[in-house]
Amino acid sequence: MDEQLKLIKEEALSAIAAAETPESLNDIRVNVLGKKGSLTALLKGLRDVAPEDRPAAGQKINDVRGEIEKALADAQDNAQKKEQAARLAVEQIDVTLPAKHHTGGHSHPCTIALREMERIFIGMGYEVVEGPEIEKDYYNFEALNIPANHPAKDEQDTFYINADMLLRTQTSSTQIHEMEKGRIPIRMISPGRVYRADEVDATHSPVFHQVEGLVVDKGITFADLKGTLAEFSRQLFGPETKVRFRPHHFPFTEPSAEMDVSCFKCGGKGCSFCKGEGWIEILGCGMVHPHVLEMSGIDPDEYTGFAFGVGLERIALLKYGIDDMRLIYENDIRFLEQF
Ligand code: 2NM
Repeated sequence: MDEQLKLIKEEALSAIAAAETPESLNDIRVNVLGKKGSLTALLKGLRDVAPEDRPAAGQKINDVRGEIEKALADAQDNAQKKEQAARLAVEQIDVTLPAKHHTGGHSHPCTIALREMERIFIGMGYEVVEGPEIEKDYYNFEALNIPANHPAKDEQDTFYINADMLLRTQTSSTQIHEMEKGRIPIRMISPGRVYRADEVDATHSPVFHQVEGLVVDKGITFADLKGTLAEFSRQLFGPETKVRFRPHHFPFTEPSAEMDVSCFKCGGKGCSFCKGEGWIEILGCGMVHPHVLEMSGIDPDEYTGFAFGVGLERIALLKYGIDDMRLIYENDIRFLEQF
């Protein structure tokens, strides 16, 4: 038995010394000290030893067990320390490195201008209504009193999808849909993307944004149009802002006008911003043509209305003193950061 015990001890201690991981140490523990382990088997063999020799033999086995347990515990400790040291070496962080910057985003200048216009008109009781960008020829042209031979209908100016469908050239089509619903009074603005076959330059883009407004009710007059747009201009450009209306022509309004605001840089005296004019052109407007009302199912003898259309980019350029519309679409972060 002494021979066997010596062998088990030597084998166990050399296996422990060679073990590199906590898992292999645990395997040794099971193989030697476990229920079916070699040392446990030796302990069970004690019943074949003469009773008077058993205590001494048992003591020897337990001493070896103690030695092996201590060696296992030390090795386990070592293996854990090694593993931790290896992980610390790999997972080192340099706390002196500069932090990554998280720059907060913000709204695009066009979005800021649109929100501002929406706020003003919602404050006057208007609804904001969006409509489809792909339209029937009827809603984009015919219902707006734009005749078949009108230059705007030329393929040079309008993106046609087929003979009957096109990309809307103004958001007025949304207002035709609203008039057809027949719920009067109407007080609405319709912001959105519009398309025209233009070359890109400082003031043109084939895709741009419009905000059109429409009011239809009994007894609406040109005075309502002037009062509303004057109030809108004061809220958008400052309380001192004056407005003037110049006669114009649109197929869908009669009479029609273009509206200027007094230059908000010089107050109307004339400066480089308004090119010495004192006035800045802002929008087109007019009383909705009786034929337009009629085509949408509204009786022009009972109801009248006014409408207007503003270019969103133009408002953003003016408000922020930007001199080239291309800057608005390029989305260069050095430009956008300034708003
Ligand atoms: C403008 C100028 C003048 C306009 C007309 C209509 C509708 F649907 F009522 F006929 N909506 N928008 C209008 C009128 C648009 O843009 C320069």
